[in-house]
Amino acid sequence: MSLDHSPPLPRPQKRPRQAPSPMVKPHCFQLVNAQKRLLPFAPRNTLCFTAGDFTGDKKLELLFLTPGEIYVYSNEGTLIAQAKGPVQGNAAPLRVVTHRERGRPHESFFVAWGRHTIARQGTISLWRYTLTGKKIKATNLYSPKSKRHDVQDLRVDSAGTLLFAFFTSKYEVEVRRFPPPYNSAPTLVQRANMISQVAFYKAGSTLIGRIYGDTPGSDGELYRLTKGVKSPPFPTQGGVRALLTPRVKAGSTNPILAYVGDGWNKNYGKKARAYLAAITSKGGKLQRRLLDTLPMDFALFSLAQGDLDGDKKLEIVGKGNNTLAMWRPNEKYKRHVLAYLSGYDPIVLRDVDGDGRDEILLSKPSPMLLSLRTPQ
Ligand SMILES: [Ca+2]
Ligand SMILES: [Ca+2]
Repeated sequence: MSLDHSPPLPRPQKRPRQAPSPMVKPHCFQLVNAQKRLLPFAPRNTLCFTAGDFTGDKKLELLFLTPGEIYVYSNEGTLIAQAKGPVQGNAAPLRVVTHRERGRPHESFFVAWGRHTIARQGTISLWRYTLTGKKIKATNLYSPKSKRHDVQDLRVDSAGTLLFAFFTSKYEVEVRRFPPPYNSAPTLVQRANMISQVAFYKAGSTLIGRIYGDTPGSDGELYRLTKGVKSPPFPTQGGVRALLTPRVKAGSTNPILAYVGDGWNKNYGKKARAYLAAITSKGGKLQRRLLDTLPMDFALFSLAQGDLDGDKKLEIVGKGNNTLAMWRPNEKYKRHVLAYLSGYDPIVLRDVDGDGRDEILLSKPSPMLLSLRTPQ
């Protein structure tokens, strides 16, 4: 017989199973305020798709990158040039940017290769490609040693400087800066855990966005790095997944210093939010202004700026895990949903057909050009 008269402990109750958040479910591809132009000639296994004037004829060509292959097509679908990617390691193209180098009539393209998502092989390397006639000339810029061959970000500024962020181990990400003409070793900008995005910032400094802080699962952050010195954290909410520093016309100022896709949480099924926020400065103090929250998404993964309607003013375009949306600064950032589609690819905007309106270049579900359905 027990002498313990304390009331029996309640039996641990089974926690009721909660349904996953609707934000987690991938959305079927559906156009809303956009129209599409399919590119049936594009390689079926395209992972990266961008455009640029690679031949110097003042028209834009289309560039498709597949695991191990590079294809340049005219806008009408004629194959102009084809080449192999890095021979070693079966690498997959993970990021691509283009830039017209000084004194050249055509754009170069820069590709970060790395681990293939399906084959799970491939090593990180960064290459520069230029076209001479039908020949693609490849130059290896960097092949870092790494224990994890995933790439986080690749950016280029108007001067052609590259910012390259890639994993060196399970959590650590390294950021390197390559000024043109890319013939000297890249400088180390930063090495920190879980850097997700990098961006050029004023006065030669760099913005660094992180998914998590130093402790695994803790809130991420956004800060400015100037000559290796870290600024106090900018005001953000949760982790940072998307980052954009707006283009500013010479001689003018923009009250918005950066657009941020923050709100990340390790519990992305329930707690993470797809926030679009702006960092502004008031009286020398940085402030975060929440502009919108995508209701069908758990994060914004890419932000870009372009003129989709041809009014010479730049719109903000954002890609969440389920939604592609556009916001106009002069409409108080009212959301225009362009399409529903799943995936995490960075947004590419270019005026491919030269009509003064930017198209959105999508590689998934299949390579296509989206344009704004007018009037919007
Ligand atoms: Ca516009
Ligand atoms: Ca266009």
